[in-house]
Amino acid sequence: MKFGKEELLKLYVNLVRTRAFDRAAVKWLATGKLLSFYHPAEGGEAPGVGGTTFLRKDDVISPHLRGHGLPHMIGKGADPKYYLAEHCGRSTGAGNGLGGIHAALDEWGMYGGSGTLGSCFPLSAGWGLAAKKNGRGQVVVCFFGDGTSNRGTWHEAANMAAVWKLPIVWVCENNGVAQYMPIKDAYPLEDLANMASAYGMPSAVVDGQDVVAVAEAVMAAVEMARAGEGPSFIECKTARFSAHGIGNPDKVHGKDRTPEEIAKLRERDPVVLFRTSLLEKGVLTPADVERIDQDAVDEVAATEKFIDESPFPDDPSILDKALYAE
Ligand SMILES: Cc1ncc(C[n+]2csc(CCOP(=O)(O)OP(=O)(O)O)c2C)c(N)n1
Repeated sequence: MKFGKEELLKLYVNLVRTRAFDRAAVKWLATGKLLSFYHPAEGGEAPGVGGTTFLRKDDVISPHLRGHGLPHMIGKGADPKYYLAEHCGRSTGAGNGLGGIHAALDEWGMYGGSGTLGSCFPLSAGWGLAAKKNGRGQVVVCFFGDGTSNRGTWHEAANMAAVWKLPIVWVCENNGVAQYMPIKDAYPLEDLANMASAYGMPSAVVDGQDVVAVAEAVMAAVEMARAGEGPSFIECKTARFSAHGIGNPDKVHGKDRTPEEIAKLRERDPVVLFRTSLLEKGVLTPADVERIDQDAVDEVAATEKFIDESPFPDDPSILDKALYAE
């Protein structure tokens, strides 16, 4: 897939919106509006945005935990307000305020997940099998972190997907560290993409801070999957600028990450890199940059208002509907 001006702008707008919503989520957690916890996406937004912006609405996505799916749902085109209202426990949320961070947006091919990392692999294999059987050309894109790739479920699902030629693209968001463990202590080779060859899957390693590189690689794999050629693996080398989760220490192997380390990571901020490149190419003007930033600020403000005006669920009978099928 070749990207013209319209596609590049779409990617940029989605990246900026993701950054704005992710920062809002961090703020809302601090003020108690957002419930439970939050794992910021800042620094690692490009795999989720690049890997979803050009998918079909009926394609299935299994978002990575970072940003709790915001980069992925924004890329796919879903309005994040229903998901965020859910995360804030409001009855207008995607799960009537009962699902919290595990909100599903079924209209957008997001069928929910689990707090158990690695459950995304067999679920994606199942969605892939359903897609293959229904013959509508749907593709499943499963996003996961480097730490998550250590689950045994990955190997079971990868093998099944390869043997049955399921239409799945595995997208690893490799930010180099799981909660506190560097990936180099958990996998013997430089690239996790090496795991794909064990199952005969094509793979690519891309700069995960370059949203265009991610989109090109994922869409090439999506086209192959749609054509019946089976699964592929894309590894995006990315970063996280914050601690693992809000309130967690920013440690790797018991040692604090230093301000210098973080500053080095921030030199490759995916939003800044893409903005600079688009300004240089004349795809964006400084006035466009300002307008797109302001639009994102306005959208976040409108979402916050929607959440603030939404009641908490107060009728216990909704639990019956949530638990039992009629
Ligand atoms: C099976 C399981 N083990 C541990 C956890 C706790 N946990 C949540 S996120 C996380 C780190 C995941 O690392 P990675 O997949 O690399 O994603 P990243 O946080 O780096 O984006 C851990 C250990 C969990 N939710 N599920």
